[in-house]
Amino acid sequence: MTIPTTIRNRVLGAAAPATSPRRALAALSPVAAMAAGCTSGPMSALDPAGPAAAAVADVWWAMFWGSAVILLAVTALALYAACRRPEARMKVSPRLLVIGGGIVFPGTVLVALLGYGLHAGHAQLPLPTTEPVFRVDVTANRWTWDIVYRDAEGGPVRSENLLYLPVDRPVDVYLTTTDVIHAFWVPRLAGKIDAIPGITNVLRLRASRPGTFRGQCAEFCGWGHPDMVLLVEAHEAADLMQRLAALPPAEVRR
Ligand SMILES: [Cu+2]
Repeated sequence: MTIPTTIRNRVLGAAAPATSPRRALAALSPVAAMAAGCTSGPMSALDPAGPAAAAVADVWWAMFWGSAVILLAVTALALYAACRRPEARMKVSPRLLVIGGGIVFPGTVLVALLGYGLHAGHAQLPLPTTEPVFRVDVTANRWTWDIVYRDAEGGPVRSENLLYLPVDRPVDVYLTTTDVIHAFWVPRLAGKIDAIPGITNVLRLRASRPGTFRGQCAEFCGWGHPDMVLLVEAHEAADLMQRLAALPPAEVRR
């Protein structure tokens, strides 16, 4: 049977013009742009600005490269099985396939991931430390973030939807909510933690350098959820004191 030339060209590319390096690069540019978009930007978890976020990014990259290697290996085995003549294929016992490929291999991968994930989770915990910890009380309510700095010089002060932090110092975020469940998430500084009514959760984060970072409520909480944005500014100590001094006083309720 003769395959029509147009279909043959489309499938096999037999009569396609030779691809120049420039064309190949042009074809790859959307992929490169997508990759660049994922690893930078105000909310990229792959562009960490502190150790807690770096631990999360490490887990992501380990999963990415690990799954890429597994995908390549499985694809190579599938091609081997499809392309070799049946009588020339390597003989593997079904028992070895089930135990090795169905239990030992996925079990090893999952245990390694669990260990790596626990290590990353550990980096977000408010563990005892000899460093002075900066405390902020964050209360989520539809659809704002109410922030109290109880340790500010001259007494507690408050801000709304704007969180000031010191650079290179541990910060404990004491998080709760007055209405429904929300989630506090500043991807470049730490992982995500839920704000639950009646409960105070604590997240440890640290900004390694001055800058402005964007956070977002990450738990659907009603029609105003997409606008429940939080800006985080990390400042050197002297700058931070100036900013806090300009804030209105607050009542400490918890
Ligand atoms: Cu929300």
